[in-house]
Amino acid sequence: MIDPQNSALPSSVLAYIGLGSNLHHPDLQIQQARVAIANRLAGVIEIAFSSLYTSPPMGPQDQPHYINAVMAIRTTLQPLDLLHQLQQIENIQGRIRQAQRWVARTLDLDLLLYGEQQIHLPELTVPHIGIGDRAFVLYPLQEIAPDLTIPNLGKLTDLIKHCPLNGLVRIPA
Ligand code: A4P
Ligand code: MG
Repeated sequence: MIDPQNSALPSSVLAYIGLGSNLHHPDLQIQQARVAIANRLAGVIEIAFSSLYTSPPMGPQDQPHYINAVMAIRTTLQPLDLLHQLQQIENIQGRIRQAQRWVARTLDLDLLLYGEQQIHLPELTVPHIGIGDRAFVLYPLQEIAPDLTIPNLGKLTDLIKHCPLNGLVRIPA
C-alpha cells in the first residue's frame, strides 16, 4: 500500500509507471526494468510494485500475449526528464521503435501519472492517454493504490466498474 507520508526524498512527487513487454522473456524484461528504475535512476525511489499480469495484445493480434505491471515511485525528476530516462531504459533493453503503433516490444514504459498534474506537451501526455480504459493498467493500479483518483477521470474504483478484464489474468507470485 502507498504511504503518502514517505519522506525519503524531500520535495518529491508520487508518480506511477506502467510496464509492459511481450518479447524476449517478458517477465525478466519487467524485472530488469524495475531494478533499473528503482536502483539506477538518481532521484527515484520505489514505493510499490504490483503483481505481474498477463493479457492478450491490444492492437494487432499477430503478436504474443503481454506481461504488465505498474509501479509507484517518488521522484525529484521533472516529468520530461523522467520520460527521457524511461525511454533510455527501453532502448537499453532492446526496444526497436517502429512506425506502426502497438506492435510487439521488449519493453514499454509509460508515465501513467505524475502527482496530480495534467501535462499536454507534444512529447508527453499525463495522465497517460489510455489509462482510463485499459484493464492491464487499471487492475494492477487497484492492487497498489485502491484509493487513487485520476485527474480528469475520477476514482479508480469507478473506472474499474466499467472496465472488463478482457482476458487479463494476475500471475501468482
Ligand atoms: N508519450 C506521450 N505521453 C506519454 C506518456 N505518458 N508515457 C509519447 C510515455 N510516452 C508518452 O510511445 C510513443 C510516444 O508517446 C513517445 O515517443 C512519447 O513521447 P512509444 O512507447 O514509442 O510507442 P507505443 O508504445 O507503440 O505507442 P503508444 O501509443 O504509447 O502505445 P501504448 O499506449 O504504450 O500501448 N497490449 C497489452 N495487453 N499490454 C500492453 O502493455 N501496450 C501497447 C502499447 C499495445 N498493446 C498492449 C500493450
Ligand atoms: Mg508506450
